[in-house]
Amino acid sequence: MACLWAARLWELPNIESVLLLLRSQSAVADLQKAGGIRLRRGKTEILAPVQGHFIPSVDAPISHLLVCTKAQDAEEAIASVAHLFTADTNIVLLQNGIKMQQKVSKHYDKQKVYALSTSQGAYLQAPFEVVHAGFGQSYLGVLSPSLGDKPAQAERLMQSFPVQEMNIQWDANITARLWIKFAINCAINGLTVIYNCRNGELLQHPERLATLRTLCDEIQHILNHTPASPALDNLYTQVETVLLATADNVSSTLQDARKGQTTEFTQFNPYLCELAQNYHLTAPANERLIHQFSATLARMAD
Ligand code: KPL
Repeated sequence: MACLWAARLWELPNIESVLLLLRSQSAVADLQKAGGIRLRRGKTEILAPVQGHFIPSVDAPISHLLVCTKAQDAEEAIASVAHLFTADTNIVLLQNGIKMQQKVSKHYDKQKVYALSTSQGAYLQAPFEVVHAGFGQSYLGVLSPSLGDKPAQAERLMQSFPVQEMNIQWDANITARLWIKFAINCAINGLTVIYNCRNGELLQHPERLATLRTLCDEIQHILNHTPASPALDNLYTQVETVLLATADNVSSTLQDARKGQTTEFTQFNPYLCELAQNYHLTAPANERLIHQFSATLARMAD
């Protein structure tokens, strides 16, 4: 995602500079060797000569920080450059989940914190060679509780983003969108790992379907008792719509699990169980899922 966004931002005529903030010197060297980011979409290919910096060596103030790490790494990544923030810094979070987003928007109350929720699909075919594979929809909106939704500020921020190329719409209630996406990820992502299947295959077997329905009912029940969450009505129908629309996709969690990489799962059902506990609710279906998920990962690692 970082490569896709960096290349798309570099294409904008009004953007002064785009820097990739990298966590190792060797990544900086690899980017230099590649001459920038190669971005392919269909038959079109561009080379965006974006520069990379090793995080500890960055010393200029940051005007816009687009955070592209996994959800569980975002807080540490932001903290590593927080000394470069000013009161005008815009922090834009691109992660799944809702837990980290709530913490960051409260913690960085002197900056402006936004979230971007996107279904744009991309994958790396080599380091710094990205394919923009699925053209989806992106939503951008304010997370900072004190900022409110000011049209002028939205307009200004949208001008710094590749609105057309990434199909971005302003969302006056991005927090509600993140909660709903969180509920959908809680329903889908863990199960695709347990059954080792594409999204659409969750609908094709009676046992999977029954598990999915029970899980959806429990997630909806917990979120309807969580004051920060919007009220959910028939989560299963929304999940079914997403599963049909992304039937051939391998969920992000299953992709990570298959590569032996850390997944974002801790941000989904384990956080939902924390919420259940906070509101004195039981969560047997989610607890079972967490248990089966860990057992499946352990088997995959053997
Ligand atoms: O967001 C997704 C993910 O894979 O993380 C879903 C909605 C499950 C689509 O694949």
